[in-house]
Amino acid sequence: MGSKANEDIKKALDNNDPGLAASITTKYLEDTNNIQLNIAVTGESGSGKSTFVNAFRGIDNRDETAAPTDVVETTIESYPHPRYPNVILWDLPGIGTTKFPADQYLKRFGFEKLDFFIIVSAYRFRENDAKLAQEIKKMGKKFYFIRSKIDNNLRDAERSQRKYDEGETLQEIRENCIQGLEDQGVTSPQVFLVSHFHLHKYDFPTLEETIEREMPSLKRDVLNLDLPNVCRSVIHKKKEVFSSQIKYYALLSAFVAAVLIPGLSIAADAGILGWVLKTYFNGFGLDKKSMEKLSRHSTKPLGYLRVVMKCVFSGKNVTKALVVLLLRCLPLFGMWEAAEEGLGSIPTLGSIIAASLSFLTVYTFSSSALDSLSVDAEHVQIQALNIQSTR
Ligand SMILES: Nc1nc2c(ncn2[C@@H]2O[C@H](COP(=O)(O)OP(=O)(O)OP(=O)(O)O)[C@@H](O)[C@H]2O)c(=O)[nH]1
Ligand SMILES: [Mg+2]
Repeated sequence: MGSKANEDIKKALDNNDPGLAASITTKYLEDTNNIQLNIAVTGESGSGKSTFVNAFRGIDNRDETAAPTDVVETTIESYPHPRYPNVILWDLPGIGTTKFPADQYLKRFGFEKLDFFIIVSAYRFRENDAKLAQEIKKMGKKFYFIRSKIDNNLRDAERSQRKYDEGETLQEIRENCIQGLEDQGVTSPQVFLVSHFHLHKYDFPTLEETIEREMPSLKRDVLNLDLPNVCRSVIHKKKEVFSSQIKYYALLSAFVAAVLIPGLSIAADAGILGWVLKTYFNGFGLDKKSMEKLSRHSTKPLGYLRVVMKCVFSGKNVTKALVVLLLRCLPLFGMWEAAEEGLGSIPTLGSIIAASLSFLTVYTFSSSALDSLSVDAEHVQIQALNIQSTR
């Protein structure tokens, strides 16, 4: 499904139609309500996985539809979320109860169909927790880390510490888990301290809120829309084609400079460059019409899309006068003007120098405009499709 979405969007961008790409993306994302999200609950045996599944579904361990607790489960069972029927919780057997090491353990349960993970750990951060985190990270998937049985930890601390402080004890447990996960290369791990017997306390309410808040983005991950890369690769391909044409524009301007009377080649080059710029604008969908269409389809105001455009030409009407103005900023311009004025009286040498300078000017100007417009195009598309750039 993900690759079909990526393909459709790529085709629209290839056809110079970022507006269509935006409406396809919106449609796919609207359909996320129908996407099934498979959440795997994993961790060591006895850590409280089945109890968590029950708590998350809002039922007691004693309920007859509850996931069985206090039994060593060796099979994987699934339970639909009562409010979100497309969210399925998979209660995995404890990692310690199977003969499989962590890497084979997840493969064994068909991790490809599992979209998101919840690691449940009790008492303290253990080696198996680290291995699970590592394996999930390797698959490119995300997880929350639940440190269960917090009530037991607090009770033990209260009994053994002379200056017991609940807040401090919770902070120490949290830091220990975060450190353990960061040591595995997990950046900004999401850790929740939970007691399944005091659900209103500690982090259980935050955990519920977080899952609800992040559900759309989790579903988006299931869609596997790789939009930043799709945009980047289409723009890169176009840029390569434009780049290969620059030398011809530069040669054209050199010929014009060689045969024209001095003073006229600046105007001729401005004409060539104006035309080059329009080609880039249209090619990258940065012209007025394309931008308006993109804004309509992505429901993002035009100003919101323009704000990421940094190229000096972006959002401007490209006229000859504007190009001449910008040509004047090029370091080559002074030389060029001097050559046009001073060498007009030495016909052959004058022509050669004027031609070389014209070639260089058009080449430099086109290359730098192509660089900055391709970056703008990427930013605008990413902004319109409302996607996170990984760059
Ligand atoms: N005190 C306390 N006990 C808990 C908590 N969560 C689970 N338990 C208890 O821990 C025991 C094991 O819980 P389960 O939910 O069966 O653990 P599990 O991870 O599913 O175990 P396996 O399926 O065998 O791997 C049960 O007696 C639960 O009542 C908690 O937050 N606090
Ligand atoms: Mg269980």
